[in-house]
Amino acid sequence: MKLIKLLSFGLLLLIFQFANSDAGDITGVVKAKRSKYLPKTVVYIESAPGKFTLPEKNPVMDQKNMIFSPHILPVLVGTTVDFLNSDDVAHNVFSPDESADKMNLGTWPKGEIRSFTFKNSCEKVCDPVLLCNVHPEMEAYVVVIDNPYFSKADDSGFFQISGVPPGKYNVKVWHPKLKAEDVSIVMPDSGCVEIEFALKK
Ligand SMILES: [Cu+2]
Repeated sequence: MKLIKLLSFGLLLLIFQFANSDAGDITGVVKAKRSKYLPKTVVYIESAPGKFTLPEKNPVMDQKNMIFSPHILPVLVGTTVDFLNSDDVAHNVFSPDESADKMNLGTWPKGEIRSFTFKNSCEKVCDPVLLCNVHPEMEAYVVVIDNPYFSKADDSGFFQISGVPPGKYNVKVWHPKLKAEDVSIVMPDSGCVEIEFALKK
């Protein structure tokens, strides 16, 4: 009986701690002159302490109807991306010489997947473009970030980064064409910090 009481007390403590786990959200909006630019924006924290777990399932980048989908894929450094070909024609995936993760996965037919692990984050070199050497007009971006606190903006420019531990951070924006000034924030023990970015040339 005593043991059960002790155990349930322990469980209660655990639940209590979990409910009070210090973390908050960064939410906000990205603005640009043309709304077509908005969903190409990745908002991320420049650096955050801690060891991070990789996603259980590899994110997939498909090649379908002669385009990479998604066009822009933000990932945590160390993530393996599965590159699928869903077209009747053969596609290739390679990154240019100046990329942080230089690679060429070769050319493969419909239904096949080739995988690549991105080991270098955007921190030093950020030229995350990927291309298909069979179709020069095809391009995509894998934006490699060294922490899991990132979010892609939606069609309206809204973004949400969840579970951010308390602390001082520099929040950045990556965009294939435009730039925005960094925003410094202080994340409290819980709650939400709202910020805004203005994309410019
Ligand atoms: Cu192609």
